[in-house]
Amino acid sequence: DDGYDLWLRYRPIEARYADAYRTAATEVVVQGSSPTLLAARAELNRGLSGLLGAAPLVSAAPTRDGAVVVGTPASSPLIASLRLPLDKVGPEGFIIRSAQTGGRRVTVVAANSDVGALYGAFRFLQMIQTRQPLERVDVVDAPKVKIRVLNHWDNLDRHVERGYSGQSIWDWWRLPDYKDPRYTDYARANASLGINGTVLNNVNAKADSLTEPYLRKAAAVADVLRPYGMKVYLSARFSAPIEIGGLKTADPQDPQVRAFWKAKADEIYRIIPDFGGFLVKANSEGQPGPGDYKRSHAEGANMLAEAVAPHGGIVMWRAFVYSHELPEDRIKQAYNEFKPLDGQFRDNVIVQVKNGPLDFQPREPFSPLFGATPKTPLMMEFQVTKEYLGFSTHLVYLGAYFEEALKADTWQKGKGSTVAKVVDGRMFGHRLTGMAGVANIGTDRNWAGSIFDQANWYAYGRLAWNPEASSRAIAEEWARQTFSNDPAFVTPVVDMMMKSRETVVNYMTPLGLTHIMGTGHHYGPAPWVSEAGRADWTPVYYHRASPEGIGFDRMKTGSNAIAQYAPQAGKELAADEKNLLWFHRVKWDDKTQSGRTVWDELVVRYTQGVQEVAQMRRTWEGMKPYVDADRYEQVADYLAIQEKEAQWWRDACIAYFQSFSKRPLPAGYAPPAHDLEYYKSLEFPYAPGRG
Ligand code: BDP
Repeated sequence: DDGYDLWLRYRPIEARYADAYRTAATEVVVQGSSPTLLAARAELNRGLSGLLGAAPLVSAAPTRDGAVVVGTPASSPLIASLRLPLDKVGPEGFIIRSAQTGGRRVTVVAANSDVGALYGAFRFLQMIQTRQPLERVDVVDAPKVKIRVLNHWDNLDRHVERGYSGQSIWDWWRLPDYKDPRYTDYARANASLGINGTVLNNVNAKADSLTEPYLRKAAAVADVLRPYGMKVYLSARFSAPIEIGGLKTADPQDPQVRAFWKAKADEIYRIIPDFGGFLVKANSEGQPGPGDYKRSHAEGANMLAEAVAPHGGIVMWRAFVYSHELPEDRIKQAYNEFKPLDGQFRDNVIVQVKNGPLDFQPREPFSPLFGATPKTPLMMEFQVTKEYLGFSTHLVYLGAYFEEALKADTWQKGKGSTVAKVVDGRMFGHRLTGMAGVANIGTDRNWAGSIFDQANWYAYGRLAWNPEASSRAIAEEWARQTFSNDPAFVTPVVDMMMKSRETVVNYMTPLGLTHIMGTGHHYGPAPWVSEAGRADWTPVYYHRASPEGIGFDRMKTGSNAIAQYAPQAGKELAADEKNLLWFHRVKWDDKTQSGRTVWDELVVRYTQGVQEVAQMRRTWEGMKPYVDADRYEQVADYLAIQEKEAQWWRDACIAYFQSFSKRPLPAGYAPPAHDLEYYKSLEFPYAPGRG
């Protein structure tokens, strides 16, 4: 089994349960014939055939007990007659309910829209895949967030920036004439989670994506995704008016520039009538932007927003910015630039903010922008591809990471002002809401680079649907569908997934350390790097280790980044030892909560990280009876890589920090296998996924 089927495996269910499910799903009745409803019917067919061992009957109306009736009040007179409380589920939600009709027991999958019905069909199959009873079903569910998009950092030459699972699935060369069947499977997988959009090209964008030939290619992708409720978006290069418009400037106040974007938007909507809108990375890491013309981010965003507004499009404008000049503290910049712009954005602009103020590190406190812009909707940007968490060979379940960020309390409107409430719009009553996940998808047969990385795509999608969902429940859902429903498998594997995030923090960046990975490729440890083009790209800028101590003072005595948070949130963040070296500069002999010194505690945590990976390997060995050989072996081999690399991280970091602390390791802790020079000498010029 190569993992291609993801969590939509639909393998035959155990004989002891099969009869009950066969009685509950005898017949598929999809009333309506739109492409979306046909997709729902096809999925139910495929799913029930696989799960129950034989294709279900397909009928126009229920002819027996156990019929599964799918549709909307508009498409199905039967569903209309049931008068379900569909007003509760909005345009994309659904109701799955056991009902009686014409003297027959049926299960109804109803929604206000065809896409809602498709989502419901997927949920119905998920219920069988996770062995939930179908006798008395009453599920009422709807997404809490409007824009649920993947961001592909895919280049037109198919190289994926920070991609660790092969090339881009978008075969721009063969599009639009050849539509790889994989696009349909991609759409199915996303629809099964409720992901309703995708940005096809890298935020480090080329203007070529906006030329007619590439728009035609994007339109072909849009055609495949449309029945599954997914819209296509594009990253827009801010200087496109110069590069493909023949203009001398991209100044947002220039009438010709504005006319260019207006005409471009009109053209796009002629080619892709339901185009979602633009994603923009501006004035960040060398990308062009309004700042090049001394205009604000709001002026830049509003120009594009005006162009797409007549067509119902939106602009997702990224807050991941930092200026050319070296600031006193890089992490303060997004807030400093965007907070003053609150209230200046058009209402079809949403500002896209990374979870933390730096850059997707293994652990960061939440970005202080969340909750700080009452007049500007913010969308969450998570990174699903594991650029800073061991690429695709380390098993790290990001659900736990995402949940930590979403549950964080901003205190901006008193206790309980969580990031999730900012994201779902409740905090300030915003209607435009969103969440983006930087995709980990590529041409690997298993899509994500490893089987367990599929769980990260899954968790992202489920949390975009409901930012308050439990990451443990999501992990369990995923594990049951992907591997086995046997509790002897589910419990230990879910436990392992849930711990895996803290484990990677332990062996990479314990106690609030950050950004100490290899320069450029971001593979492996390199805390010693002090030259990298600019100071805030170097690890030494962040950890500041010296013979006296370690850590970045972001309190009042230092950069005062802490003041960007609401006072109570700042207090809590600064007191949390998980963020110790993020917010504080400490002496090597200062005491931590365990009673150990900072130095000893670092060694203990690094060592613990390695031990935990060893434990993960043992757990997985015990799972052999529940998993097919192919997937078992790949996970086992990757865990061996992870253990080796965790040891490398530990040893290299301890060797390096010891050159400042000058203290011995605590008793019983083995010294690094090699000296510091050895670790410094390791180079990986061809690590995958570079920018
Ligand atoms: C950084 C990545 C870089 C991306 C950038 C971004 O290293 O490749 O272009 O984020 O989010 O983490 O724009």
